[in-house]
Amino acid sequence: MSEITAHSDSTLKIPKSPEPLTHPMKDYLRNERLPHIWCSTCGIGTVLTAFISGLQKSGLDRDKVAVVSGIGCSGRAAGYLRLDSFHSTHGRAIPFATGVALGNPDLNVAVISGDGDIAAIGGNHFIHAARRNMNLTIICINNFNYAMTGGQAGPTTPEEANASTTPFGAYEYPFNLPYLAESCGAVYVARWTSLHIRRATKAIAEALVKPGFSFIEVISPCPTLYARRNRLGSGLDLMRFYHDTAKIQHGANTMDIDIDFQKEIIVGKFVDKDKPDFYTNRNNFLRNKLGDKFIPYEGVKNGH
Ligand SMILES: Cc1ncc(C[n+]2csc(CCOP(=O)(O)OP(=O)(O)O)c2C)c(N)n1
Ligand code: SF4
Repeated sequence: MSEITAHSDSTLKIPKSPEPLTHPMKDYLRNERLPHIWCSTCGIGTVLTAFISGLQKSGLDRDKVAVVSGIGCSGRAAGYLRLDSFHSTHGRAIPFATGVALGNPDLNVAVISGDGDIAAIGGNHFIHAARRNMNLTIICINNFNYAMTGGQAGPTTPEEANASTTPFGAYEYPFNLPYLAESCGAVYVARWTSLHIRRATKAIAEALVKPGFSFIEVISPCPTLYARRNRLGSGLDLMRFYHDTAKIQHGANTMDIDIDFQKEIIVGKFVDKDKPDFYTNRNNFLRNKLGDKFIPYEGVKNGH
């Protein structure tokens, strides 16, 4: 094998690969759409990596997977994936995904979107999809602000945090998203940060194959807006902060895991229970009522 030298005055020898180097995830990315729009040290790309790894780990046939995003920096995720992926409108990722899941129950449908998209403008869709136990995996990238539109305060901005609309600090009470998801009916609920990439990957793999409504919150750095306004440093500094302050507590009561500004973040798998998903529940109910007259809808098969 031949070698190349890193610097002419260096003794460091780097083995030259016999094959041209390629990105290990290139088959899952729409390379023609790159470079992506995300800022340096933003956490969204890390979550996308966790999603691709989680999908590979789940063993699912990628032709049986659809991914939907709304609008926002996080909402760009679906568009970079070489899967059946849809960049829908702001706050409408969950109803769009619900339609896809209802139309073809054979599909595993995931939503990757921001906290504003999922919990503010899309909040009503979120709670009702959880209530119905719709067969969806929701990955909410929580960067504590509406990043794409300039860093306004949103439904998860911690009290005291600065945002472009709260120059003296946020004063609204933020959502505790895992608690919201669980109390509305989610069967799988976890929270990780973009530092916990292997754990987030495992959670995504588990959630994708879990029937019913799964919710994973991933806390993620927005260095350009949230971190800059709050003088928190770069994305790397935030990763260090997650390292120092995140505490893993599997099975923690979701009521107790609010996030306060720059305080401890409780992460882990909080809920993993079994309950009939929307289709199973509906089919069982109607079969019971109608007996032989009930013909279950089997979704789009062979293009019909
Ligand atoms: C109906 C509608 N209202 C408002 C907007 C403007 N808008 C675009 S992205 C966005 C916020 C996105 O925030 P979030 O979902 O948290 O994602 P992030 O950019 O932080 O990743 C808003 C308000 C829009 N595109 N459509
Ligand atoms: S503005 Fe924030 S969330 Fe959006 S790409 Fe940049 S760092 Fe990421």
